[in-house]
Amino acid sequence: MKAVTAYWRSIDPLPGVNDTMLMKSDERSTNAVFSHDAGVLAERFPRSFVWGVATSAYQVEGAAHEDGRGDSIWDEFCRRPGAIKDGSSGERACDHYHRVAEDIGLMASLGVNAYRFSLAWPRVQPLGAGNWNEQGFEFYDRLLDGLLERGIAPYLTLYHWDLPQSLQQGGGWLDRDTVGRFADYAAEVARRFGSRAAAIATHNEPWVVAILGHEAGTFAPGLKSRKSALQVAHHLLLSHGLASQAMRAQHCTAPLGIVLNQSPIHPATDSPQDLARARLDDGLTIRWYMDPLLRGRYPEDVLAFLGEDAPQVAPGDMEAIRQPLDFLGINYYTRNLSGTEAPLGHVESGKEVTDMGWEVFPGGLSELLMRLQADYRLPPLYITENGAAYRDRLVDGRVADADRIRYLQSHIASLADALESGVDVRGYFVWSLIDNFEWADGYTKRFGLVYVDYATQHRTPKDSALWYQAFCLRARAAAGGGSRATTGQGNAR
Ligand code: GCO
Repeated sequence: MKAVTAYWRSIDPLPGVNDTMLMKSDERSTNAVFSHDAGVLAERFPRSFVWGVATSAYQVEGAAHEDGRGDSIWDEFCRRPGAIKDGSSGERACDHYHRVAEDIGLMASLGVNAYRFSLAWPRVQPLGAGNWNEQGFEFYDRLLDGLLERGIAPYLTLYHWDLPQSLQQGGGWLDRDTVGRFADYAAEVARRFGSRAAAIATHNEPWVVAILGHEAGTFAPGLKSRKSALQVAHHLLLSHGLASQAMRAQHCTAPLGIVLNQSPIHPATDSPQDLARARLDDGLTIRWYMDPLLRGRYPEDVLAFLGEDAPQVAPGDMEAIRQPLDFLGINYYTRNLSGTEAPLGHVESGKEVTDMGWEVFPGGLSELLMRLQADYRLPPLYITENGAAYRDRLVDGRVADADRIRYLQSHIASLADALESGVDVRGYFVWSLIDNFEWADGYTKRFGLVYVDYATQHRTPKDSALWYQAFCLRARAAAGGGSRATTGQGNAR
């Protein structure tokens, strides 16, 4: 165990893989954390493949009321009694706002070559309209420069759920005006950061924002209306389109795209009712977003099911949504079983689950990617999130999270299968770099490669961090078998 810690410390910050590191990576393959299989796995990816880690602003930054940041809907939601399992909030989170240099150092030590993070809209535009907050932009300026100095490519997300609260007071995403506000915000970010970002995603998981935020009410802003939720989903998609146009008008050179959460939906049984329900749930979760983005229309079967709950669509909206995508981000955690007995996500398979109760189902990743490839004309793909929560314990300075290592290894193997079948995937990001604020679960779930002691803010790389480090070093040095990913013709532009 001591050797593990020493190994971690001995890795110099990258950029660039050098011979010394490769030697160290070989040493690693002889110990329990990094196996021979992982080395073989690394060689299934092209050298150009992007290996990253991901976080989001509200989950890690803290400093929620410093340097002019405005309130977001999550600050407000966390104040509601009972909304967050442990009564916590992102007020302090991982204090990343003050520890950004240390956290960039962590990433560099990990050997990743990309970092996916989001900008907090209320930090850079406290009211969601009008004045820009220079202090907020300075923080992201430092982050971008710090990453680039270390050879880590910045993958920006504009919206990871933290709408300025003042926009919520005017109706939030239910109000069509918010679409225009978002496009203005996107244009300003593109103007300032467009040449330094490796890519910009407009939204993270519009399904979550719309459905968990406005139908289930378990996420901010905590509303409970299906009709509102579907209108919100439409406005989010429209805002993606208008923001993409606005960023391109700023001559933004960064590739532009969007990030969707997707799980293959399997029928709980073979009954015709469950098969029909699964097809509908597939429509509500996957096709409702993919079809407008890539085909410019909503799926007919879902529109028919929604009836009066279907959103109002103004002339020109569908054309505006269907903007050229330079890339598509997919967040994959598990599959979902669907049936008439229980709501989606609540049917249990009886198989191994993570601490979220999510089934460990690595084969679902390649299945999903191959299905998308068969059904749509796709741009290059990135797995923008994949990872697992486990009940990690810090014992004598070490977190032995063998479950997470197995989870990552099996999912990366599934990804390699998809690549070898010809799917154009360019990168993979572990959710998450560090343990953080897991929304309605507060700090009760740990997804990080790095353990955070919230009382002291001390960071301890878990065994999985060491594993990923060795994996990344090996993958970046590998000759690469799956070179399809670098020659894919999938770009829809
Ligand atoms: C998500 C989010 C993350 C979550 C993660 C685990 O996209 O759902 O991007 O914020 O923390 O998925 O639930």
